[in-house]
Amino acid sequence: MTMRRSRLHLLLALALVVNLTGVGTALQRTSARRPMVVSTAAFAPPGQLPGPISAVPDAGPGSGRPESFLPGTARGDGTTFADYDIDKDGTKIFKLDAAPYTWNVAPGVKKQAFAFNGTVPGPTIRIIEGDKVRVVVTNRMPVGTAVHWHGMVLPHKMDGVPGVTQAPIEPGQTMTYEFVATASGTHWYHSHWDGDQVGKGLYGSLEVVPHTGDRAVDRDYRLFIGDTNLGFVINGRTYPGTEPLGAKVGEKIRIRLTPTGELSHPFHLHGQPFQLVAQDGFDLPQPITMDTLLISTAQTFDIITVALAPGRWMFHCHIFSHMHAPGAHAGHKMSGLVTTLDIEPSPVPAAPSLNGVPAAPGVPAGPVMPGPDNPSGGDGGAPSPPNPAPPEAPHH
Ligand SMILES: [Cu+2]
Repeated sequence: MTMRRSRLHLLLALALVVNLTGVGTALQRTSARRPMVVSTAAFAPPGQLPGPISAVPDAGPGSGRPESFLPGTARGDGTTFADYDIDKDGTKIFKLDAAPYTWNVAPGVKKQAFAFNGTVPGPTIRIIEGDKVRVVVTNRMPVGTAVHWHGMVLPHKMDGVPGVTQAPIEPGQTMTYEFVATASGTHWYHSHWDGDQVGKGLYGSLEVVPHTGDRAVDRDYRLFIGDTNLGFVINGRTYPGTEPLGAKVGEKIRIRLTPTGELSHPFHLHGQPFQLVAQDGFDLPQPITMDTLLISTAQTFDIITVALAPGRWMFHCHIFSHMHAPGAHAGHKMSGLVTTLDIEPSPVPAAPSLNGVPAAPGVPAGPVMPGPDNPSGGDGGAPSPPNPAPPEAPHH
């Protein structure tokens, strides 16, 4: 963690002072919690889809929801962590069941989806560098499939490309993938059958935590961007159905962005700059501070921001046709690639002191401590102290 943050922190401190002198923003959004699963499609045509959103698993025929369904832990961003078993030799065993579903991209807006374990995105496979990993993939769809472990360094026959590295996983069949997690960072897994399967939701996060520990952050979110079969979706949802990202003032927030579709999207965060720290799982030699990041198909990006001031701050694709409802009379109504960073007030400081100069009055200084997403031990990692830069030379 060699982020050079001093100048950023100065900026943040100044911005925070300005914000704190204003009227505190009361968070009033009472967003409906995101139901895990809508209902099964069971190959039904769109005109015969089941009724209202339900969090209750549908065990009906063709549901693709066997007893092995593992809901995992909700992450507050619309994703869940995959559960797993551990074999006698320490191998972590994950199960992914691909099946058709009817999926609500927004309240009352249903789409035909393919999903791993009933969720779009599929469960997040989070492992430690050096782990032996086994993923048992079962195909409960009416067409063949295969799963590619995007960004992994692994044996050729485990690469998941039908017709090149393996025979297709036919409907009803199961295939077991095994590899050792050597490529650390943010990656993803997805169907390598065709774009239709990916577009309908057959993907998920594949995160290999460095054996030295993960970045110390208070929040760790992941956003999968789709722009084909399901429409413009973030984690399978279109605004206002997207899940707001919660945070408190002063917290350090990591967001992993993975565009899965066919377009590029300039993602813009309101209210505070962020730093791009990694791409495709590889740390940048120098973080880049920005407020808009262009992301494109199949890449992964890790950005980190510090929550500056209370309020609902937009985080969205800046291409208007990707973020606004269609129609001449839609006005400012938004739809598509939009979510929000909902920041609550907190006594935790937003910015540490800079070169021994404390932050502005009313902004107590101190390092950002690891939060619940990064407990100490395991993949925790120690909080990184401020990294003061040498004073700038005077200009002449
Ligand atoms: Cu876009």
